[in-house]
Amino acid sequence: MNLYALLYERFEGALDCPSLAPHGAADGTGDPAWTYRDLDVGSARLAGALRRSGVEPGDRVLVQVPKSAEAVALYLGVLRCGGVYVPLNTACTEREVAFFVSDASPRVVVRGPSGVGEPGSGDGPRAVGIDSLWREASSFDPDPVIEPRADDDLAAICYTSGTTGRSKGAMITHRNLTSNGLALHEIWGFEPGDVLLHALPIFHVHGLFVALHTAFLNASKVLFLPRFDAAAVRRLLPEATVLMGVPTFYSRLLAEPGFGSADCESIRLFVSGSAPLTEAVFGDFQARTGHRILERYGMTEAGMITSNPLCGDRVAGTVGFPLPDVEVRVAGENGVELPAGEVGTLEIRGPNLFRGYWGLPEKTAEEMRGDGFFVTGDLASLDAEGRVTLVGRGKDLIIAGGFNVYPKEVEDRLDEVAGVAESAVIGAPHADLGEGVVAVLVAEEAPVEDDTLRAALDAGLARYKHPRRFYWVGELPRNAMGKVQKNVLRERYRDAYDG
Ligand code: MLC
Ligand code: AMP
Repeated sequence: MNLYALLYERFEGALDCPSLAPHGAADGTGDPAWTYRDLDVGSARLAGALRRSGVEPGDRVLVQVPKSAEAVALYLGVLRCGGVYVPLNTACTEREVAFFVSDASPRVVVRGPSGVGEPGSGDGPRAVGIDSLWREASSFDPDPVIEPRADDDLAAICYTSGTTGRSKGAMITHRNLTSNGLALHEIWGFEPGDVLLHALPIFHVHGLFVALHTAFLNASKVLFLPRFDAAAVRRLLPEATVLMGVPTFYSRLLAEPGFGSADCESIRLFVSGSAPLTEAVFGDFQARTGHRILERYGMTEAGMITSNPLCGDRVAGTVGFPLPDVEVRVAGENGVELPAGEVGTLEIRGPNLFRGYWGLPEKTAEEMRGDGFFVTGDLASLDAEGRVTLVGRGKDLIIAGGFNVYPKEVEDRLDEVAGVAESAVIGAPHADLGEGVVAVLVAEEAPVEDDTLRAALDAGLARYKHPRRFYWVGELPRNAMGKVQKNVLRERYRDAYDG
């Protein structure tokens, strides 16, 4: 079934009720809410515009646009015409976008409010801004057709950077999204009257799939902020019942003077994920508000995997139990399953698991076991009841404020800078973002100025990936095999941000 058809079935009885209610980030005041009918009609008009642009089922539509209700309608419009939605972080640079365009070979590229670049010529993609696409779509009748889709047909390709420094497109099917959305809607106890406060970006699985699908399956009103702003979120909390965020949302709310239980009276559920929630933030939040944040764990390749229970013990420092129909096991290097209590790599299988990396069958095969389990690269242990605790990452990955930064990608850019002989990029504890990016560099002759490094990085690397601390050393510590000992560097520079 086309995911859109399922969503429509679930909100059809609420077409005149509010869907997305846009709010300003700075003051939290809102524009008139869209109804579910507006969302349905808007997405039908955009589906028509995409079809007229030549989009056929299976064609990719690459999207890098600011957060807005129209952008959500565009996502739904792509689903309706059977296209494959390819969302990009708005912080991506031209160089990064050029790679995604060449890799995904989209039929249409929607960028920025008013479009970037010239309309494609010949066989190239059509390039258009979301404002002009919206205007163009609005001058035609809505196209009501919802393209039938098979379970394994692609709904989206979400890029995730890789440990090799090359981004990989995770192919996500209609079944993946449908099964995950329904499971979360069920286990998080969505009920009539729930209102979701949405302050996440909509180019990653958390804000796009987890938050929006659960809300739409529930025909809920969504208070839609363009970005996270602690004061605006606080102002809107009394109108909401559910908030989903990365741990930084919760630590920033706690930093608001006087924030406490009076702010949270209408809320029934605070969800955290995408990065580890510290026991300190979990504990402070409970002490100040009486709420135990529900932590869950997921990844681009599998949507949501485990969750702490809605009813029952939410244990700080653990990510709870596998979702219905999701299997997890902890395995050693060789893929042999380990007993409860032992730490190994978490492997998973289920209807949430992606179809593989776009155009990279070998890479996909490397991360799959013969019996269909996917190797997550996260280190974990299971307790006797099956509760999962994440204890670290086997993959070289930094998570800053919920955004993933792959060191190899940053090192590759640093190594291109004139005067840099080699570099090692690590994460260091960061009070606000969880981890901050640190670069340790070896000069060819003399250290390069920080400003020169920043300017060079600006050309090719989204700014959230930039190291904000640079250290120059005579040589990098290496083991007998010649591999850089990042654990030694992590220890040496652990106070880089919070010293
Ligand atoms: C912004 N900046 C960051 C950053 N966000 N730097 C490192 N890490 C981040 N996460 C930088 C900008 O480049 C800019 O620097 C400066 O900080 C201010 O930018 P801003 O836009 O004003 O930042 P702010 O509003 O403070 O954003 C912080 C944040 C945001 C935490 C609110 O990053 C955010 O919404 N994160 C959520 C990420 C998310 O949705 N993850 C889900 C992934 S899905 P300069 O120098 O340019 O001025 C996934 C699977 C799963 O992981 O399980 O969910
Ligand atoms: P992404 O590739 O952006 O989808 O990020 C997925 C990664 O985020 C996972 O492999 C984990 O390492 C991490 N992650 C997600 N949720 C949590 C969580 N609750 N606690 C710790 N790490 C998490």
